[in-house]
Amino acid sequence: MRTQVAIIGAGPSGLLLGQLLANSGISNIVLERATRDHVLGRVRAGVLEQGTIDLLDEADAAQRLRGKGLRHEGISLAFGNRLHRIDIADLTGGKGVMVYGQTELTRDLVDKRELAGLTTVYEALNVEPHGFGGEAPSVAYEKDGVTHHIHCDFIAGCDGFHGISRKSVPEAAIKTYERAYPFGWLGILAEVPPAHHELIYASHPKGFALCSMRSTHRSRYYVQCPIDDKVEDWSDDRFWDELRGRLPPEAAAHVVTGPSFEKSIAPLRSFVAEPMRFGRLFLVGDAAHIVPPTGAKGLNLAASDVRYLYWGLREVYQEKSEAGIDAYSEKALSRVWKAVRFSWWMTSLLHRFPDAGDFGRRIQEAELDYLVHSRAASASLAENYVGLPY
Ligand code: FAS
Ligand code: PHB
Repeated sequence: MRTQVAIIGAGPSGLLLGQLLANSGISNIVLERATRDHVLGRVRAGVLEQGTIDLLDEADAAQRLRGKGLRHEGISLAFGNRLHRIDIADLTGGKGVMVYGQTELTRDLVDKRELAGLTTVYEALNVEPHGFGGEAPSVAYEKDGVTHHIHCDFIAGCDGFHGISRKSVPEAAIKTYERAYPFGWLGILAEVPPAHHELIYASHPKGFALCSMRSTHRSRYYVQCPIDDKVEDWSDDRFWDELRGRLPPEAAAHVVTGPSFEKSIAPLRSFVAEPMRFGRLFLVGDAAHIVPPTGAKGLNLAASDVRYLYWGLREVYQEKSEAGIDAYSEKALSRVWKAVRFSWWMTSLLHRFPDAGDFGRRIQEAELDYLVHSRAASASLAENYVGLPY
C-alpha cells in the first residue's frame, strides 16, 4: 500500500491534519489503535481558540460547531468568596473562545473523513514507523492478524502521549522536559444546566474547581483531587457537595445537581519533547507535548502543530519547497512553550499545593488580587487564554 502521508492516530491531530491534506489533494491514511466507537466516545477538552476554529473552517468541518458552539467573551475567577469576571473580549479587542466539546469535534472530523471516502484503519495493532531517517519511510501494522506495510513520503505521529511515534525515536536524538503535579482533576458530565453562563475557575482552601459546560443543558465540572484518588471514591453526592463547597455562594446557589453520566480522573503534567521532527517523522499534538488542562490549551496546541505541519507539507507538494517542514519544529515549539508556560502559571496560581506553606498561599492570594485589579495583568491572562498569534 502507498500514500503520501501516513498518519498514526485518529485523535483531533490526526483527523484534522488528514482532512486538511486531503482537501489539498495530498493522499493520506490514518492508522488508529482503538475502535471507532472508542475514539468517538472520548470525553476531553471543551474550549476552542479562534485559530482552531479557523483551521476547522479551512478543513470544511466547522458547520456543526458554528451552530452548536457557545461563544464566550469572559471567564470568572472565584476566590475570597466572590466571583471576579475577566472581560476577555474587552481586553483583547473583541476576541473570545468557543465552548464546544472535543467529543463533538472528533465526531465532525470522523464524519467528514468518511463522507470524503478517506481511509482510516481502526484497530490497527502493533503500528511501527520505519525508515523515517531516510528517503523511503513506511509504517507497519497488523489488522485481523495480517501484517501490512504502508510506503509513504512522510509520517505524522499524531498518536498522543502514550503513542509509538515518540518512542520510536532514538533516545539520544530527543530531549524531554517534564513536571508532574501532585494532584489530579476529577471531572464529571451531567445533563444539567450550567451554574453560570461563563466558565468559573475557583481557587479555594479545599482545592481548585472548574465550572464548564458543553451546552445550555449539559455541564462539565472538575474538582482538584489527590493524585491517588480513585473514581469509585467519589459518589455523585460527594462530588456535588465538594464542588459547591469550593464556589462562592452566588455560584454555589446556582449549581443544579443530577446524575453524572461520565466521571474520570486525569493526572496533570507538563511535558515537552524536543525537537518535533526526526527526518520524515513529525510529532504532532500530545505525542510531543502535554499541558495541565487549566489553561484549556491541550487541544488548541494540537491544532497549532497541525497548522504548521499542514502548511509545510502543502508547500512540499505544491511548491516543491521543504522550507516549511524544515521550520516546523522550531515554529511549533515556540508556540508550544508559551502555552506550556501559561498552563503552568494558571495551574500554579489556582491549585492548592501540599508543600506551598503559608507563604506560598499568601503569594497566590496576592497574585489573584493583583490580577483582577490590574488591567495589564488581566490583559496578559486574556491574550493567552484566547490564544497567542501563530
Ligand atoms: P490524542 O491522545 O487525543 O489522540 C491520539 C490518538 O492516537 C488516539 O486516538 C489513540 O488511540 C491513538 N494511538 C495511540 N497510540 C497509538 C498507536 N501505537 N497506534 C495507533 N494509534 C495510536 N485539553 C484541553 O484543552 N482541555 C481539557 O479539558 C482536556 N482534558 C483532557 C482530559 C484527559 C483525560 C486527557 C487525556 C486529555 C485532555 N486534554 C484536554 C488534552 C486533550 O484534549 C489533547 O490535547 C488532545 O486530545 C490532543 O489530541 P491528539 O494530539 O490528537 O492526541
Ligand atoms: C472543559 O470544558 O472540559 C474545560 C474547559 C476549560 C478548561 C479545561 C477544561 O481550562
